[in-house]
This record gives sequence, structure tokens and C-alpha cells, in this order.
Amino acid sequence: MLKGISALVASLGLLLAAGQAGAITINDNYIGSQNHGYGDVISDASDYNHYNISSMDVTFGGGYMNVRVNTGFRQSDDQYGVQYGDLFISTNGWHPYGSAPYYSDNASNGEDWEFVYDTSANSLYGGNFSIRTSDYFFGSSGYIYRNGQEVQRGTGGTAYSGSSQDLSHAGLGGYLEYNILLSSLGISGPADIGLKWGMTCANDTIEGVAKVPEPSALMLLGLGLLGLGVTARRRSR
Ligand SMILES: [Ca+2]
Ligand SMILES: [Ca+2]
Ligand SMILES: [Ca+2]
Repeated sequence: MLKGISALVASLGLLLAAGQAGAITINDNYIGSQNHGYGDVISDASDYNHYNISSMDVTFGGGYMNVRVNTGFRQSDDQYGVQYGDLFISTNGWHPYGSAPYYSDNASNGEDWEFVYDTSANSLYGGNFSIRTSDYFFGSSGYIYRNGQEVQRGTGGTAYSGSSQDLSHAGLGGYLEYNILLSSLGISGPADIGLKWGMTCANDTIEGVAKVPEPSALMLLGLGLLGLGVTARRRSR
């Protein structure tokens, strides 16, 4: 009986310790500025799934933040020369301008991004980098696109090694993946991390916040329960 309890308690402890690896899903509730009456995705019906971003899955574990951007967008599929955007990261929370779905939020207001994972450079950058908006890419194109959105790092900043990306799952039904080393972000405990991603036309773009869990609290709780299990086992002898 007591052995059964200690096994149960031990497995509970393991479950709690593993719990910090659970994915946080950020659904795309962000429309942002200048949707030109299209709403969330500026596209023809035939291109909807190509440009749509449905969500981001964020997982913390092993000192990394893993971000999957769930979108059908693949740069090589695009007929207008639209490129991958970069993953913008705020290490002091997420403060979009206005309220959901943030019809007035654009690059001139709302969150400041302390870091960016530059997709084309395949590197994390912090410090003083410039930001290119969707207008930089399509302002003189005559196309309808979502104006004024941050989409890529411009120039400058400090490059950090140790983070990576995986574009091999890009395409319809797929995702883009970024693995960000938390120590490069200066994060070692609980924090709210703001995230933003969109392709260079920002026909869809997503923003939201992910909470870094408290690993020590989870570990202590797990160890405490494991300790209970050990006590129970000793008593049963
Ligand atoms: Ca969307
Ligand atoms: Ca910020
Ligand atoms: Ca959106």
C-alpha cells in the first residue's frame, strides 16, 4: 500500500518537473494596423492558407525557448517576392497599442523589441538594431498589404551564437521553428516574453506573450513530493 503511494507520489513529482516543458499556445488574435477591410489575413481566398498564421507554440526547456510559428507560408512558394520575416522578441513583457485585435498597433507604437532572430542571417541579435517595416518592402509596389508592421531586422545590433532555426517544415500545414537560448536574452527565471512574427508583406502577423515558468519552484515541488515518497518508503520498512 505505502509502496504504491510512494510510486504514485514519485511519478507525480516527475510529472510536475516535466510540466515546465508543456507548450504554451498563442492564438492569432492580433490583426494590427491597416488591414484594408480584409481582417486578419490580407489575401485572395486561394492564398489564404499561404499567408495565414494560426498560432505560435512556445515551449521552455533545457535553457531554450522553442517557438513554432504555425503558418502555411514558405518563401519559395510566394509569387510576389515576399520573404520570411524575423522573430521579434521582447524581454520585458508585451504591450501592444490599444486592445484586441489592435487595429491601431504598428511599428511606431506598442512594444519595443529588445531582440530579434534574423531568419535570413540565421542568428539572434540584440542591442541597437534597426527595424524594417512592411512598407520598406512593399511601399512602392502598388500591392495591397498590411502597412507599418515590423517584419525584419534592418542593420546593426549584436549577434549572439547558440540559437538556431529550422525552416525545413515550412509550407502548407507546416511551421517555422526557432530555438532561442534564454541566457542570451538575459533570462534565468520567470518572465513574460513578447513575440511577433510576420512575412515581409505582413498580410498576416501574430503577436502575443509567453510566460517563462519558474523552474526552481517546479523542481522544489517535485523534489518535495519525491521526498515524501522516500519517507513513505522508509516508514513501510
Ligand atoms: Ca491568422
Ligand atoms: Ca520590449
Ligand atoms: Ca494576425
